[in-house]
Amino acid sequence: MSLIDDAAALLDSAAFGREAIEQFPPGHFTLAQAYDIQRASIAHRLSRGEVLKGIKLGFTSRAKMVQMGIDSLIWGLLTDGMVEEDGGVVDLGRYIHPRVEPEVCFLTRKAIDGPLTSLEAADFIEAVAPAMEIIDSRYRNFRFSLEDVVADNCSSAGLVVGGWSRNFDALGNAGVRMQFDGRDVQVGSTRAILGQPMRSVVQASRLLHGAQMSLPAGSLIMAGAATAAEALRPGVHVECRIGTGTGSASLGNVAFVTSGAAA
Ligand code: OOG
Ligand code: MG
Repeated sequence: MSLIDDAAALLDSAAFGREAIEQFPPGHFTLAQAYDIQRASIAHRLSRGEVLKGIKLGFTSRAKMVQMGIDSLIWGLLTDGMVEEDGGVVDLGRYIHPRVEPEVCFLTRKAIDGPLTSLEAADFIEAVAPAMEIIDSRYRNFRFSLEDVVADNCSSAGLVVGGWSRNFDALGNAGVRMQFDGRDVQVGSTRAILGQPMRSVVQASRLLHGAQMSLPAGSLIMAGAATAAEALRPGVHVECRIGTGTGSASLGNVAFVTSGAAA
């Protein structure tokens, strides 16, 4: 028990104190224990008054697997304390060495309390939005093993969600364009996310079921990044546009400006 609690306390204070820690020695804990550490570190956040908002998936695209050298799907928990405002200012002083990546976010319409098929998934979704995740590994040099990153709540740190729509038709193969100060830094397609981001909802339902957890209506599901992540620096206008056309073929855009400096 103290292995779990110690690792969770270490990771939580790294996040809270904005100071990277060493990776754990290989074999220090199993993957199952890593998820226990993740839950215990989230408990620290909840005890400070944060509230659960949903879940995120990681490594749902090949671009991310290749960038980080890990090829297993992982998942973590999102809290209200991680939510940054669409169109707002993101203070990089809250982070260690933040990166940003383009994603799609789902809002659930009813509780997910069992495994769903792809045919069922859309019925559980109220709306979809373009989103960006701000990841911030608590490990030095943003390097980690599969167990390390799971224990660290899959690098979850911030998320920015754009306007909701029910343009589910646009989801399967929409263009994804992330820009810094109007210049493309990552370009891809929503198809990179498990071939169709709605599959992230299916995967989320299975993972929740395996963990004997359910997700209430009104929760967020971050589907995972469509492209590799980009390091953030202060004073940049970051924008992500998803959709190749207009109207029902577009999910819209999401943006923020960075300020301050990473600690
Ligand atoms: C781990 C989190 C991966 C995604 O969208 O694939 C992830 C990391 O890259 O630090 O959030
Ligand atoms: Mg992500």
